[in-house]
Amino acid sequence: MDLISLPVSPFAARVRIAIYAKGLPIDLIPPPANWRDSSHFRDLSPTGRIPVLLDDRGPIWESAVVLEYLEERFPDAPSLMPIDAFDRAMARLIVRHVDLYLMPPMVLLAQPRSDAASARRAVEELLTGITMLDDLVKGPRYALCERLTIADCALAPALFAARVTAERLDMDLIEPGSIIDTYARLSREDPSVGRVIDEMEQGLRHLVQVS
Ligand SMILES: N[C@@H](CCC(=O)N[C@@H](CS)C(=O)NCC(=O)O)C(=O)O
Repeated sequence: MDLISLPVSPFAARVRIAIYAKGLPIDLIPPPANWRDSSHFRDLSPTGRIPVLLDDRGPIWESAVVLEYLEERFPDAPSLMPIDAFDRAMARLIVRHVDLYLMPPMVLLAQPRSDAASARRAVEELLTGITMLDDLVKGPRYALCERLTIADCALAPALFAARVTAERLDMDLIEPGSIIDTYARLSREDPSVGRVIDEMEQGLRHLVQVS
């Protein structure tokens, strides 16, 4: 089984955290050259996006779906779902929150051609999305309980991306000293989260060097 992944993609990063934490026999491979225009890549990823899990039975895309698939496909590996039903709902809620309220404004802000009004709206949306996390995240090191869950897989890379966005915009997006600020720092102490955030940092440095 392979995962088509790129180091800096927060969506691919969440799946890599799960792969490392579960110790799964999944190889990480880059997308083909010119993947954005590659019809071969489109056959594997109809949305043209990364990550894609290449399962023996066919490709699976959408990182949130892949996270849950790995949970069910490898039942003997350490689980990344809380045991309690309410906490399971909270874990899925945090993944959805990241996908609906954090990543879209960050994607817009990463586009060089976004106009000033759209960028202002995206910053407001992102600030609201981050502030709402105060009521969802227990912290300090893990989002929901005393161990890694799919919530951390999604949230820690997204908060890393938020820090990068904040540095680029030269503004605070995460209130210093807040629950989320503490979580963003301490979540890296988990070995799988720390490893993936390091990969994201290295990937970013590489992108800066080649650009
Ligand atoms: N909802 C998708 C989003 C995936 C996504 O947007 N990935 C980005 C990379 S971070 C991508 O492939 N963008 C297309 C591009 O850069 O052309 C998922 O969760 O897998």
